[in-house]
Amino acid sequence: MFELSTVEPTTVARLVKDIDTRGFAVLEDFIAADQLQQAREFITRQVTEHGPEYFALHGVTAMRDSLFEDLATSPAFRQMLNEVYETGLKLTLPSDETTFPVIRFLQGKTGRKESHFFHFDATGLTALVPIVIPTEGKHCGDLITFPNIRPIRRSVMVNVIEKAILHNTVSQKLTSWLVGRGWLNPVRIKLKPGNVYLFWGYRSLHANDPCDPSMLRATALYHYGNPHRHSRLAKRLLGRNQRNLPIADTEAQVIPEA
Ligand SMILES: O=C(O)CCC(=O)C(=O)O
Ligand SMILES: [Fe+2]
Repeated sequence: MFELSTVEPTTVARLVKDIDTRGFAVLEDFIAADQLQQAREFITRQVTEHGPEYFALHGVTAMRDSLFEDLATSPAFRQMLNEVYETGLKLTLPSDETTFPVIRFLQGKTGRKESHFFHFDATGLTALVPIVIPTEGKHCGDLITFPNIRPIRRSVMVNVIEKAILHNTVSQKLTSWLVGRGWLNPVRIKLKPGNVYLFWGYRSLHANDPCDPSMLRATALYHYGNPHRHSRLAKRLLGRNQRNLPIADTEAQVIPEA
């Protein structure tokens, strides 16, 4: 079982400040070595089952008896996310708000296609838990982010329009090309397994850098708190809009809004 003590208010304040100023916060060595080892064994079993191309697991039932389930159901982890969300975004959430976990397995040729997919998450706060990260080669699957480039929109319509503009193929290719040429200057986060990274997923345009197709990059994402959860309009419009996105991103973003 995942053991985590309640976070101190000073830790919450530090995390919020780091996300606001640097674009992300790090909980160093949050996952103990033996838990990381077990999580990697789970990842290896999944790869054996699913094969060598890109796939993703969605929701806690796909992650039974693993660190990923333990994290998703840990009251202390949820409390930490809740306090960071409510303090940093100055919004409240229902007391039973849960996280929606996704594990992405980036590998093979299709792994490349799922990279540089710049997007805003539907949820306010995102916790990224890297488990297997390549260490060799020019591209090691860093997280690339343009942090905090928009506020939480009051208007669902503005949110929908921004997503429609930025999530289409032309914008995707353009952003990826500009990043590749070094003409845009995003924040690059070198991911270290064992650490947990927090950022405002809704406010930051972000994607992962690709890695060598022969290597595996496995990351777990905990999406937390949808600012537009009451909006039927968001559900309808974003539901439709997001079905046009690649499967992994579609589900990662649609389900928290359901
Ligand atoms: O795998 C990653 O590093 C990021 C994925 C992501 O942003 C998402 O699934 O929402
Ligand atoms: Fe995301």
